Amino acid sequence: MTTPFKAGFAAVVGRPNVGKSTLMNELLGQKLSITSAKPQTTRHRIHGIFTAPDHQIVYVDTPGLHLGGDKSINRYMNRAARSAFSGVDVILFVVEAPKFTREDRAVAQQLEQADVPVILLVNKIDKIKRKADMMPYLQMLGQAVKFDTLIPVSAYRKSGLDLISKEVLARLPEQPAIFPEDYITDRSTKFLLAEIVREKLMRSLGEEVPYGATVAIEQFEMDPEQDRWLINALILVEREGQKRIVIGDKGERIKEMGRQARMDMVAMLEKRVHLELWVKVKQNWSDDDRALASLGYTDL
Ligand SMILES: Nc1nc2c(ncn2[C@@H]2O[C@H](COP(=O)(O)OP(=O)(O)O)[C@@H](O)[C@H]2O)c(=O)[nH]1
Ligand SMILES: [Mg+2]
Repeated sequence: MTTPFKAGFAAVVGRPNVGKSTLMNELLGQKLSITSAKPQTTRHRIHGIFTAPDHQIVYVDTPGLHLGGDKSINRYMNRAARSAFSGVDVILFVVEAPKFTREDRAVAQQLEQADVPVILLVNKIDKIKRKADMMPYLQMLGQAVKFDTLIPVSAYRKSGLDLISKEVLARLPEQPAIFPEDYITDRSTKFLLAEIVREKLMRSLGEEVPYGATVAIEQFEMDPEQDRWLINALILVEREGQKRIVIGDKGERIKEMGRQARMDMVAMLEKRVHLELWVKVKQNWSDDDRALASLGYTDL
C-alpha cells in the first residue's frame, strides 16, 4: 500500500532578524529568500516550495512583524506578515536564543488567536555556550508562548531541520500537490533577481541607506549571440547623498555589489550573465502608495 500524498502551507513568522529566511533557505536546500544581519531585509511574502515523492510543503517566508515605523512600507510589510497567519496549515514561530523581546511578545500575542497549530522554533542555539542557560529560557518561553511543540534549531549548523519538516508534515492534510512538482517558488525570476541585488545593498551599506533603497529589474533578456543573460537593474534611493553612498568612492562599492550579485545570478540561472547596475533618486518612494505599487509592493 502506498502512503497517501500530503500537502500544505507552513508560514514562517516572527520579528525581524531572528533567522526566518535563513531557516527557510536551509529547509529548501536552496537560496531563495534574501538574508542579512539587518532587520527588515525581507519585505515581501515569498513561497518556498519543497516537493518529495510523498509530500509537498509550501513554506511562506514573511517580513518580520515589527513595532514602530509608520510609513506605507512598514504598513505593507506588517500586512504581508499578518496575512500569512490565515489560510495556512501550520505556523512556525521563530525566536532567537536567548532573547525574547517586546516585539517577540507582540507576535506571540497575535498568534494566540491563530486557529492552526504553532510550532515554536528556537533558532541560533549555536550562540548558547552553556547548555544550562537554555533551561530557564525554555521555561520562560513555555509561559509566554502558546505552542504545540518546541524545537531548538540552528540554521547555521543545520541542526534540527529534519525534525522541523517531520513535525510540519505530521500536521499537513492529505491532498494532492498544490503546485506542480518542479516549482520552487510563486515568485517570478525577475523578482528573485531584484532581490539578489537588494541583498547586496543591505549587506554592503551602513545603517541609513538600505531602508531608503529598492531595486527594479529594467531588462532581463537572452543575448543569443553570446549565449548569456543581459540584466539591467535599477537601484532607487530617496536622496542624492544616498546615491553617492551606493556608488561609493570611484564607483568601488557598486562595482563590488555588482560582482557579488552577478555570481548569485549565474548560480540561479545556470548561465553566463552580463549585469549592469544603475542608481536613480526617487524621493519618498517608501511612503508613497502609488510608487510602492509600481515597484511591485502589491498585496497578493
Ligand atoms: N548564529 C546564528 N546566526 C543566524 C542563524 N540563522 C540566521 N542567522 C543570522 O541572523 C541574521 C538574520 O537572518 P535572516 O534570515 O535575514 O532573518 P529574518 O529577518 O528573520 O529573515 C543573519 O545575519 C543570519 O546570518 C543561526 O542559526 N545562528
Ligand atoms: Mg527574512
